[in-house]
Amino acid sequence: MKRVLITGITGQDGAYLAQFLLKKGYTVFGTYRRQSSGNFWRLHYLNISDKIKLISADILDSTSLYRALEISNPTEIYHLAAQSFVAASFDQPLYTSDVTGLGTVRILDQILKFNKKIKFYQASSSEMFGSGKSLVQNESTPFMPSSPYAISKLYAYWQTKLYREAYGIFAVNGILFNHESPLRGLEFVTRKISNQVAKISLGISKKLELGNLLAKRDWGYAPEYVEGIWKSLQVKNSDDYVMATNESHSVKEFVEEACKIANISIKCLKTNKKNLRPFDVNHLQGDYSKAKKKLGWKPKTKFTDLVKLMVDEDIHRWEQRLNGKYLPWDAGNF
Ligand code: NAP
Ligand code: F7E
Repeated sequence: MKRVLITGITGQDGAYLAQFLLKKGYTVFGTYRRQSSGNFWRLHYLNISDKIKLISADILDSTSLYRALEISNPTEIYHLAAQSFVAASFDQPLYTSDVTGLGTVRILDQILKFNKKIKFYQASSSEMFGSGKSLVQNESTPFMPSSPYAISKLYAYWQTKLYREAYGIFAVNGILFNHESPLRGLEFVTRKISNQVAKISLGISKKLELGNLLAKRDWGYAPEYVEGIWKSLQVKNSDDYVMATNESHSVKEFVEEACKIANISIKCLKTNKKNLRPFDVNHLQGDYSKAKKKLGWKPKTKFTDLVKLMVDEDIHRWEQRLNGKYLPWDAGNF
């Protein structure tokens, strides 16, 4: 049976990827970092927490990463752990560089020492294109990172390429555009909207406060992206792949669609300067034709379906909560 190690298994993608790989018959090991309160709600939500072998490890601690390799002895590593929130990277630029940038080298270096044959996946980001001029971005588009997060991811991207070329490691960069789901963290804009709109529709809250409404993103559905992530390690040669939907929508459009679905007025939408970033990326839209051609991967869920499934799930959760039910879920904890 194939053994796999996922860093960041407690995050959105880690949880969906673990579920996907378990269905494929893999033995799944996942790293989590020690916190004062555990963060396993996504694994509980997917009902897979007892099927995964958890290893305590921090991306800042190389010794713990080597130990994770010894325990799991994997054939594939999916490196998903990161400080992944762009806004926080402006407040914590050094920490973000350390975890999101240097962290990738820490793992690649342990792979060199432990077993060069392990296949490695790096979760790179469309944020690396940042404020570049191209309206649609693919694997050849020049990078123009516009946040400490994007710069850290770009550093990790180049290191991944270097380990591939210099040491012959099977190392893949997935250039992932935004992908969302009901398991998305509450601070990201799509989930912030779906959760708040759900609460407003049930009379628990009155307003939705956001920042830059004009920013446009290419939003896909996370469970489909983890399949692409897996596919990119199953081909003969390691390469880099954009995963996206090739459609771009503004934050305002997301709110309008969400309000329509929940049957509430758009007047709940307010702006607050505290949600603005020192620098923002205005437009991202990804051309995924290489992934389609080489991996047979393509996205299925359309923008309106994505908004609907997120809003519907958050309404359902709040309804259950109002009925006194316990469920594994982040918002209910507040
Ligand atoms: P996420 O929900 O924020 O999950 C991040 C994971 O990293 C969590 O499990 C988190 O653990 C872990 N982590 C953070 N700092 C760590 C540390 N110092 N040591 C060990 N683990 C640490 O992110 P995601 O949306 O699943 O994204 C997965 C990866 O894809 C990330 O690298 C992200 O940057 C990248 N990416 C995501 C998107 C997207 O749209 N989702 C697009 C492009 C790239 P805790 O649970 O303890 O916080
Ligand atoms: O912001 C605007 C905000 O935080 C999207 C991460 O997964 O995808 C994600 O990064 C846009 C930005 O995601 C609010 O200014 C307006 O223009 O949901 P977000 P992100 O920055 O695109 C990339 C591909 C990653 O790699 C990252 O890891 O929405 N926006 N008002 C807001 N954003 C937030 N969070 N909150 C607001 O109130």
